Amino acid sequence: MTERPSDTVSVLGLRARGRHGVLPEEAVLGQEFVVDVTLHLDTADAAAGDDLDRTVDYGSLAAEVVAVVEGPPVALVETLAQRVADVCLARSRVDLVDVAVHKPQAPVQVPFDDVVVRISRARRPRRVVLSLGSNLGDRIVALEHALVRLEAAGLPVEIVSPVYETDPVGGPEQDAYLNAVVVVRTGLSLPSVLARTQAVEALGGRIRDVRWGPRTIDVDIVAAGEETLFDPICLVPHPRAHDRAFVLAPWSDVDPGATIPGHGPVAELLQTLDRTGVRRRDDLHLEVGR
Ligand code: A4P
Ligand code: MG
Repeated sequence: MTERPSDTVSVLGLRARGRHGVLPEEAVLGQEFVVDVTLHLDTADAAAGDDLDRTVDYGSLAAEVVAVVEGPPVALVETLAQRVADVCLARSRVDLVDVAVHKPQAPVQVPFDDVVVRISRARRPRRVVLSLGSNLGDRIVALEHALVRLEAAGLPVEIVSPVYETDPVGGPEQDAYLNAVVVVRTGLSLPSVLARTQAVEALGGRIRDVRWGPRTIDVDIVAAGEETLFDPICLVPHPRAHDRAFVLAPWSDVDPGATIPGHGPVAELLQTLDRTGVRRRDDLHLEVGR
Protein backbone atom coordinates (compact mmCIF):
# COMPACT_ATOMS: atom_id res chain seq x y z
CA MET A 1 0.00 0.00 0.00
CA THR A 2 1.60 3.29 -1.03
CA GLU A 3 1.64 6.02 1.55
CA ARG A 4 2.03 9.71 1.04
CA PRO A 5 4.42 11.49 3.39
CA SER A 6 2.67 12.93 6.44
CA ASP A 7 1.63 16.57 6.64
CA THR A 8 3.35 18.73 9.22
CA VAL A 9 2.42 21.74 11.32
CA SER A 10 5.31 23.55 13.00
CA VAL A 11 5.56 26.19 15.68
CA LEU A 12 9.12 27.52 15.71
CA GLY A 13 11.03 29.80 18.03
CA LEU A 14 8.67 29.71 21.03
CA ARG A 15 10.36 31.67 23.80
CA ALA A 16 9.80 31.34 27.53
CA ARG A 17 11.75 31.59 30.78
CA GLY A 18 12.37 28.42 32.74
CA ARG A 19 14.39 27.33 35.77
CA HIS A 20 15.74 24.10 34.31
CA GLY A 21 19.35 23.04 34.74
CA VAL A 22 21.80 21.01 36.76
CA LEU A 23 23.40 24.01 38.54
CA PRO A 24 21.63 25.41 41.64
CA GLU A 25 21.83 29.01 40.34
CA GLU A 26 19.87 28.03 37.20
CA ALA A 27 16.90 27.09 39.38
CA VAL A 28 17.11 30.46 41.15
CA LEU A 29 17.79 32.87 38.30
CA GLY A 30 16.04 31.14 35.39
CA GLN A 31 16.92 31.74 31.73
CA GLU A 32 15.39 31.78 28.27
CA PHE A 33 14.51 28.55 26.47
CA VAL A 34 13.48 28.42 22.81
CA VAL A 35 11.32 25.54 21.58
CA ASP A 36 10.51 24.33 18.06
CA VAL A 37 7.80 21.71 17.58
CA THR A 38 6.82 19.96 14.36
CA LEU A 39 3.66 17.86 14.49
CA HIS A 40 3.09 15.10 11.93
CA LEU A 41 -0.61 14.59 11.28
CA ASP A 42 -3.09 14.24 8.44
CA THR A 43 -4.56 17.66 7.63
CA ALA A 44 -6.69 16.58 4.64
CA ASP A 45 -9.97 16.37 6.61
CA ALA A 46 -9.36 19.77 8.18
CA ALA A 47 -8.72 21.31 4.77
CA ALA A 48 -11.76 19.60 3.19
CA GLY A 49 -14.06 21.03 5.85
CA ASP A 50 -11.99 24.18 6.55
CA ASP A 51 -12.41 23.03 10.14
CA LEU A 52 -10.07 23.84 13.03
CA ASP A 53 -11.46 20.95 15.07
CA ARG A 54 -9.90 18.48 12.60
CA THR A 55 -6.35 19.65 13.02
CA VAL A 56 -4.28 20.96 15.92
CA ASP A 57 -4.88 24.52 17.12
CA TYR A 58 -1.29 25.78 17.14
CA GLY A 59 -2.25 28.77 19.30
CA SER A 60 -3.49 26.72 22.24
CA LEU A 61 -0.65 24.22 21.77
CA ALA A 62 1.92 27.03 21.91
CA ALA A 63 0.42 28.19 25.22
CA GLU A 64 0.68 24.64 26.61
CA VAL A 65 4.31 24.34 25.54
CA VAL A 66 5.16 27.66 27.21
CA ALA A 67 3.41 26.43 30.38
CA VAL A 68 5.70 23.36 30.35
CA VAL A 69 8.83 25.55 30.02
CA GLU A 70 7.62 27.88 32.78
CA GLY A 71 6.49 24.91 34.90
CA PRO A 72 8.23 22.64 37.43
CA PRO A 73 12.01 22.70 36.91
CA VAL A 74 13.94 19.66 35.69
CA ALA A 75 17.69 19.10 35.52
CA LEU A 76 18.05 18.10 31.87
CA VAL A 77 17.09 19.71 28.58
CA GLU A 78 16.31 16.13 27.47
CA THR A 79 13.63 15.85 30.18
CA LEU A 80 12.13 19.18 29.18
CA ALA A 81 12.03 18.08 25.53
CA GLN A 82 10.23 14.86 26.55
CA ARG A 83 7.64 16.86 28.51
CA VAL A 84 7.00 19.05 25.50
CA ALA A 85 6.64 15.94 23.30
CA ASP A 86 4.12 14.47 25.79
CA VAL A 87 1.95 17.59 25.57
CA CYS A 88 2.01 17.41 21.76
CA LEU A 89 1.18 13.68 21.62
CA ALA A 90 -1.76 14.23 23.98
CA ARG A 91 -3.46 15.92 21.00
CA SER A 92 -5.48 13.08 19.52
CA ARG A 93 -4.63 13.77 15.86
CA VAL A 94 -0.86 13.81 16.18
CA ASP A 95 1.04 10.74 14.90
CA LEU A 96 4.60 11.92 15.55
CA VAL A 97 6.31 14.97 16.97
CA ASP A 98 9.77 16.45 16.54
CA VAL A 99 10.87 18.73 19.38
CA ALA A 100 13.95 20.92 19.59
CA VAL A 101 14.74 22.70 22.86
CA HIS A 102 17.38 25.42 22.66
CA LYS A 103 19.17 26.76 25.72
CA PRO A 104 21.20 29.67 24.31
CA GLN A 105 22.26 30.99 27.73
CA ALA A 106 23.40 27.59 29.05
CA PRO A 107 26.31 27.76 31.53
CA VAL A 108 29.08 26.90 29.10
CA GLN A 109 32.47 28.45 29.94
CA VAL A 110 33.65 28.96 26.33
CA PRO A 111 32.14 31.00 23.48
CA PHE A 112 29.20 29.14 21.84
CA ASP A 113 26.11 29.88 19.77
CA ASP A 114 23.51 27.51 21.15
CA VAL A 115 22.79 24.25 22.94
CA VAL A 116 20.03 22.20 21.30
CA VAL A 117 18.40 18.86 22.15
CA ARG A 118 16.27 17.38 19.36
CA ILE A 119 13.96 14.41 19.87
CA SER A 120 11.31 12.63 17.79
CA ARG A 121 8.54 10.78 19.58
CA ALA A 122 5.49 8.70 18.63
CA ARG A 123 2.56 7.67 20.80
CA ARG A 124 3.23 4.45 22.71
CA PRO A 125 1.56 1.62 20.74
CA ARG A 126 -1.77 0.55 22.25
CA ARG A 127 -4.49 -1.88 21.28
CA VAL A 128 -7.23 -0.71 18.91
CA VAL A 129 -10.28 -2.95 18.44
CA LEU A 130 -11.70 -3.18 14.92
CA SER A 131 -14.94 -4.77 13.74
CA LEU A 132 -14.99 -6.48 10.33
CA GLY A 133 -18.17 -7.25 8.40
CA SER A 134 -19.03 -8.61 4.94
CA ASN A 135 -22.27 -9.66 3.28
CA LEU A 136 -21.48 -9.36 -0.43
CA GLY A 137 -19.43 -11.76 -2.57
CA ASP A 138 -17.18 -14.39 -0.99
CA ARG A 139 -17.53 -13.18 2.59
CA ILE A 140 -14.82 -15.23 4.31
CA VAL A 141 -12.30 -14.40 1.58
CA ALA A 142 -13.15 -10.72 2.01
CA LEU A 143 -12.40 -10.99 5.75
CA GLU A 144 -9.16 -12.91 5.09
CA HIS A 145 -7.99 -10.29 2.59
CA ALA A 146 -8.83 -7.52 5.05
CA LEU A 147 -6.52 -9.12 7.65
CA VAL A 148 -3.64 -9.28 5.19
CA ARG A 149 -4.30 -5.70 4.07
CA LEU A 150 -4.45 -4.36 7.61
CA GLU A 151 -0.97 -5.78 8.19
CA ALA A 152 0.24 -4.32 4.90
CA ALA A 153 -1.23 -0.96 5.89
CA GLY A 154 0.96 -0.89 9.01
CA LEU A 155 -1.69 -2.11 11.45
CA PRO A 156 -0.26 -5.37 12.89
CA VAL A 157 -3.04 -7.78 13.88
CA GLU A 158 -2.52 -9.26 17.35
CA ILE A 159 -5.79 -11.07 17.98
CA VAL A 160 -8.52 -12.43 15.71
CA SER A 161 -11.93 -13.48 17.04
CA PRO A 162 -14.06 -16.43 15.96
CA VAL A 163 -16.29 -15.75 12.95
CA TYR A 164 -20.01 -15.11 13.43
CA GLU A 165 -22.82 -15.31 10.90
CA THR A 166 -25.28 -12.55 11.75
CA ASP A 167 -28.67 -11.34 10.60
CA PRO A 168 -28.47 -7.83 9.13
CA VAL A 169 -29.23 -5.00 11.53
CA GLY A 170 -30.82 -1.87 9.99
CA GLY A 171 -30.74 -0.82 6.34
CA PRO A 172 -32.55 -2.42 3.41
CA GLU A 173 -33.31 -6.13 3.08
CA GLN A 174 -29.96 -7.85 2.57
CA ASP A 175 -28.09 -11.11 3.07
CA ALA A 176 -26.57 -12.31 6.33
CA TYR A 177 -23.16 -10.99 7.37
CA LEU A 178 -19.99 -12.63 8.47
CA ASN A 179 -18.58 -10.59 11.33
CA ALA A 180 -15.38 -10.76 13.36
CA VAL A 181 -13.36 -8.53 15.65
CA VAL A 182 -9.61 -8.01 15.39
CA VAL A 183 -7.23 -6.25 17.73
CA VAL A 184 -4.36 -4.30 16.18
CA ARG A 185 -1.44 -2.68 17.98
CA THR A 186 -0.47 0.77 16.78
CA GLY A 187 0.91 4.10 17.94
CA LEU A 188 -0.94 5.97 15.18
CA SER A 189 -3.62 8.52 15.99
CA LEU A 190 -7.21 7.25 15.61
CA PRO A 191 -7.90 9.41 12.50
CA SER A 192 -4.78 7.89 10.91
CA VAL A 193 -5.98 4.38 11.82
CA LEU A 194 -9.33 5.19 10.18
CA ALA A 195 -7.60 6.47 7.03
CA ARG A 196 -5.82 3.10 6.80
CA THR A 197 -8.93 1.00 7.49
CA GLN A 198 -10.76 2.96 4.79
CA ALA A 199 -7.92 2.21 2.38
CA VAL A 200 -8.35 -1.48 3.27
CA GLU A 201 -12.09 -1.18 2.52
CA ALA A 202 -11.35 0.46 -0.83
CA LEU A 203 -8.99 -2.39 -1.77
CA GLY A 204 -11.78 -4.82 -0.80
CA GLY A 205 -14.08 -3.21 -3.36
CA ARG A 206 -16.20 -1.31 -0.83
CA ILE A 207 -18.79 0.92 -2.50
CA ARG A 208 -20.84 3.31 -0.36
CA ASP A 209 -24.30 3.91 -1.79
CA VAL A 210 -27.07 2.98 0.68
CA ARG A 211 -26.53 3.70 4.41
CA TRP A 212 -26.21 0.39 6.27
CA GLY A 213 -26.51 -1.31 2.87
CA PRO A 214 -24.72 -4.50 1.83
CA ARG A 215 -20.94 -4.30 1.61
CA THR A 216 -18.01 -6.43 0.48
CA ILE A 217 -16.04 -5.28 3.53
CA ASP A 218 -16.62 -2.88 6.38
CA VAL A 219 -13.89 -2.10 8.89
CA ASP A 220 -14.97 0.07 11.82
CA ILE A 221 -12.95 1.28 14.80
CA VAL A 222 -14.79 -0.03 17.85
CA ALA A 223 -12.65 1.22 20.73
CA ALA A 224 -9.09 2.02 21.83
CA GLY A 225 -8.92 1.31 25.55
CA GLU A 226 -10.06 4.38 27.48
CA GLU A 227 -9.23 6.75 24.62
CA THR A 228 -12.15 8.73 23.20
CA LEU A 229 -12.53 10.93 20.12
CA PHE A 230 -15.62 12.99 19.36
CA ASP A 231 -15.52 13.77 15.68
CA PRO A 232 -18.31 12.68 13.28
CA ILE A 233 -15.61 11.50 10.87
CA CYS A 234 -14.00 9.37 13.57
CA LEU A 235 -16.06 8.65 16.68
CA VAL A 236 -14.37 6.41 19.22
CA PRO A 237 -15.76 4.38 20.84
CA HIS A 238 -18.05 3.60 17.90
CA PRO A 239 -21.43 5.14 18.78
CA ARG A 240 -23.41 1.95 18.11
CA ALA A 241 -20.95 -0.76 19.16
CA HIS A 242 -22.45 -1.09 22.67
CA ASP A 243 -25.80 -1.94 21.12
CA ARG A 244 -24.68 -4.53 18.59
CA ALA A 245 -24.36 -8.20 19.40
CA PHE A 246 -22.52 -8.78 16.09
CA VAL A 247 -19.67 -6.66 17.55
CA LEU A 248 -19.87 -7.55 21.25
CA ALA A 249 -20.12 -11.35 20.87
CA PRO A 250 -16.83 -11.80 18.96
CA TRP A 251 -15.13 -9.09 21.06
CA SER A 252 -16.17 -10.76 24.30
CA ASP A 253 -14.78 -14.10 23.02
CA VAL A 254 -11.28 -12.65 22.67
CA ASP A 255 -11.37 -10.18 25.58
CA PRO A 256 -13.96 -11.16 28.19
CA GLY A 257 -12.89 -8.31 30.48
CA ALA A 258 -13.22 -5.56 27.85
CA THR A 259 -15.14 -2.38 28.61
CA ILE A 260 -16.51 0.44 26.45
CA PRO A 261 -15.83 3.93 27.85
CA GLY A 262 -19.15 5.47 28.86
CA HIS A 263 -21.04 2.17 28.54
CA GLY A 264 -19.38 -0.42 30.76
CA PRO A 265 -18.31 -4.07 30.51
CA VAL A 266 -18.81 -5.69 27.12
CA ALA A 267 -19.91 -9.01 28.69
CA GLU A 268 -22.67 -7.24 30.66
CA LEU A 269 -23.81 -5.20 27.67
CA LEU A 270 -24.02 -8.41 25.65
CA GLN A 271 -26.31 -9.99 28.25
CA THR A 272 -28.88 -7.23 27.63
CA LEU A 273 -29.02 -7.81 23.85
CA ASP A 274 -31.04 -10.23 21.73
CA ARG A 275 -28.51 -12.76 20.37
CA THR A 276 -30.87 -14.89 18.30
CA GLY A 277 -29.54 -13.50 14.99
CA VAL A 278 -25.88 -14.01 15.96
CA ARG A 279 -24.49 -17.52 15.34
CA ARG A 280 -20.87 -18.52 15.92
CA ARG A 281 -19.46 -20.37 12.88
CA ASP A 282 -16.85 -22.68 14.36
CA ASP A 283 -16.40 -24.26 10.92
CA LEU A 284 -14.84 -20.97 9.69
CA HIS A 285 -11.45 -19.71 10.86
CA LEU A 286 -9.59 -16.49 10.32
CA GLU A 287 -5.87 -16.48 11.00
CA VAL A 288 -3.16 -13.90 10.76
CA GLY A 289 -0.49 -14.61 8.19
CA ARG A 290 -2.36 -17.35 6.32
N1 A4P B 1 -17.04 7.02 11.22
C1 A4P B 1 -17.13 7.69 12.40
N2 A4P B 1 -16.64 6.97 13.40
C2 A4P B 1 -16.20 5.80 12.85
C3 A4P B 1 -15.59 4.65 13.42
N3 A4P B 1 -15.33 4.55 14.75
N4 A4P B 1 -15.26 3.61 12.58
C4 A4P B 1 -17.53 7.55 9.95
C5 A4P B 1 -15.53 3.71 11.25
N5 A4P B 1 -16.12 4.79 10.65
C6 A4P B 1 -16.45 5.82 11.46
O1 A4P B 1 -19.09 4.76 7.73
C7 A4P B 1 -19.79 6.00 7.67
C8 A4P B 1 -18.90 7.08 8.22
O2 A4P B 1 -18.69 6.86 9.60
C9 A4P B 1 -17.50 7.09 7.63
O3 A4P B 1 -17.40 8.09 6.65
C10 A4P B 1 -16.57 7.38 8.80
O4 A4P B 1 -15.88 8.61 8.62
P1 A4P B 1 -19.21 3.71 6.56
O5 A4P B 1 -18.18 2.65 6.78
O6 A4P B 1 -19.25 4.43 5.26
O7 A4P B 1 -20.65 3.13 6.76
P2 A4P B 1 -21.15 2.18 7.88
O8 A4P B 1 -20.09 1.34 8.48
O9 A4P B 1 -22.35 1.49 7.32
O10 A4P B 1 -21.59 3.28 8.88
P3 A4P B 1 -21.92 3.08 10.37
O11 A4P B 1 -22.97 4.13 10.63
O12 A4P B 1 -20.69 3.08 11.23
O13 A4P B 1 -22.53 1.65 10.34
P4 A4P B 1 -22.75 0.69 11.50
O14 A4P B 1 -23.62 1.35 12.51
O15 A4P B 1 -21.50 0.04 11.91
O16 A4P B 1 -23.63 -0.31 10.71
N6 A4P B 1 -25.59 -5.92 10.46
C11 A4P B 1 -24.83 -7.00 10.71
N7 A4P B 1 -25.41 -8.15 11.06
N8 A4P B 1 -23.47 -6.94 10.61
C12 A4P B 1 -22.82 -5.76 10.27
O17 A4P B 1 -21.58 -5.75 10.20
N9 A4P B 1 -23.05 -3.40 9.79
C13 A4P B 1 -23.80 -2.30 9.67
C14 A4P B 1 -23.14 -1.02 9.60
C15 A4P B 1 -25.27 -2.38 9.68
N10 A4P B 1 -25.79 -3.68 9.94
C16 A4P B 1 -25.03 -4.74 10.15
C17 A4P B 1 -23.61 -4.61 10.05
MG1 MG C 1 -18.01 1.37 8.54
